[in-house]
Amino acid sequence: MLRKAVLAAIRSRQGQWVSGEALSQELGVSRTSVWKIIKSLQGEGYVIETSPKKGYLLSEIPDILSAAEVKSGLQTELFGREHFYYFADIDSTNNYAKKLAAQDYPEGTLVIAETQSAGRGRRGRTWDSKPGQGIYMSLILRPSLPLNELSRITLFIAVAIADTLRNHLGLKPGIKWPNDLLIEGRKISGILTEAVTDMDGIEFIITGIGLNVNQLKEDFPEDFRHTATSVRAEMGHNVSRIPLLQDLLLQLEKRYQQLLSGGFADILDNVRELSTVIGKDIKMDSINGVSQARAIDIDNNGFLMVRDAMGNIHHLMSGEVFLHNPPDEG
Ligand code: BT5
Repeated sequence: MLRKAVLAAIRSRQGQWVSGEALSQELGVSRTSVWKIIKSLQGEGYVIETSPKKGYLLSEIPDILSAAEVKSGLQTELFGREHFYYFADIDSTNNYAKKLAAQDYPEGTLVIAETQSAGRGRRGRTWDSKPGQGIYMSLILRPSLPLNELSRITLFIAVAIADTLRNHLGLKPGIKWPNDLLIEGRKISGILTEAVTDMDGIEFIITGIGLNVNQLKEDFPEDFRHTATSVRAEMGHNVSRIPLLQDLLLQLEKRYQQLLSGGFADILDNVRELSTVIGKDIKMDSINGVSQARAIDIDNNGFLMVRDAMGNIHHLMSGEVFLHNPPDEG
């Protein structure tokens, strides 16, 4: 609590000197306690100048996604507001969020980490989570939704990420059903939606987002280096993750409200517009094996509609889509 108070006090005077005496009086603690907290903030990356005469001057705030930094300026009503769990290091934010949800943590609870040692993709795959370079987060959602509409969740999330990348950064992402955001065929973000169900349907949903921000191309492992990209790789410079995350949380909340208030049709229109899959010949990998088909639409539940070689239409709830023209090496 004292850390929070010291940080707030120096933040409110960023770029100005404030004496240790003034801080100790304002916060009702000893100068030594203030000094200890300043030391630990410096250790976290806050650039704080110190002078025996003038005291302390905060000159630079690090680009860390801690609650203190993200909440200051966050415009959401629910997402990441009250329950915000930040980790320097964690196995997987989805795992932690699932534990919290099982303990009845409410909708909007956010788990975020600077790095993940076991970041997960779908079907046991891994999500590369380099420290401090991406956004790795999970949200708890508790919508009253029938199980067959679960795919709507991943799609509203995809549209919200696309909104953020477009409005905040001017990038033009496409959505590759069911859970990828691509820029010119390269993956910039992936979504992992997991639901826990009971007799009545969905008990809670954990939706995890991995977004590549400040990675260089060389930072990605070789096996998917040419199919991955990041904001930095696209824009040619680093971007601050804090305002990006604040905007992402806001867009996620707006789209979630739209979904809950019966607006999935509009979300679906956005998905169709941004889809990199509809109209393409694809190889689909489903429980029935790999087969060739033409993607024709996404239905009202968020399922991919495909026409097989025999002309039969299938509605796929999940699966893997391989586009015939992957991006060029480079
Ligand atoms: C996904 O899986 O795309 C879902 C990724 C979700 C990650 C988030 S991070 C926060 C939260 N906590 C977690 O533990 N997970 C979520 P999938 O469609 O299965 O894609 C995985 C594949 O994408 C891998 O097999 C790689 O080929 C590729 N990949 C892995 N890391 C990547 C990265 N950082 N950027 C681009 N591609 C990546």
